[in-house]
Amino acid sequence: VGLVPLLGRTQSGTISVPVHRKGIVLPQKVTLYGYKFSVYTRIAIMVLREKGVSYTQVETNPFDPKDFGKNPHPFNRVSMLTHGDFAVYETRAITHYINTAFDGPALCPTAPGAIAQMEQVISIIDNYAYWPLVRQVFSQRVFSPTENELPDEADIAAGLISAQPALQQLESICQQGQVLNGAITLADCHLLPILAYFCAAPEGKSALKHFPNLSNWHTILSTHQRYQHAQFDANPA
Ligand SMILES: N[C@@H](CCC(=O)N[C@@H](CS)C(=O)NCC(=O)O)C(=O)O
Repeated sequence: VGLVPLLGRTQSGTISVPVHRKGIVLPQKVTLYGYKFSVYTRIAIMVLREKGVSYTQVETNPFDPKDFGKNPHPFNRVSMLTHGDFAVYETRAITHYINTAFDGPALCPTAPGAIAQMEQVISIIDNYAYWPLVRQVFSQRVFSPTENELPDEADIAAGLISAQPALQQLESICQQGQVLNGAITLADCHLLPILAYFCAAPEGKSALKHFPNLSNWHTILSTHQRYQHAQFDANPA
């Protein structure tokens, strides 16, 4: 007998992973510890939404000393996900966990080249794109003024230069078409919030135009109603 008939369903219809305790199948609560402005939190949310998983979000600001005691992340970053008594941090681990633990559309391709390129996109973002695109260009141009701080123009200029190799490599992967091709994978979920923040800065938006395939991918997803939650919002709920 398969497990499917035994699975618990939450009110929203999301199927929860079953836990067998003395023969009883229990749905397990999903909690995302995140920060409303964090791109990494938005990545996890995009995957939760794609899979149709019901979750509760606990707000914790890793930049605010007042929140330090509240953040369960051992390195005081966001995000962390708990599912029942299982906890996982590091966004790529969280997104793979959600994709594997829950029903819903498969967000990992099956062809070897596509799997490799999905992982490559995620690594490029984490290691070479997040800092220049988000922490230098976006944070300085868009976020600092919301905190009544002057943007550091030198940091923005440096970020735009450092962003180039990462954008070039993402463009090349996009052009090859094995991922970022309309079939949503974990690569799309990792990339969309990052480019959304980068493009919230006028310089970022202009810089992206030099990468036609990536730019086209971004235009299609960022203008789609389904993905508006990934866009930067200066006044999130
Ligand atoms: N490697 C971590 C990176 C997460 C990360 O850097 N998150 C940012 C917010 S977008 C953060 O918590 N920053 C706090 C800090 O830099 O002190 C992951 O993949 O989850």
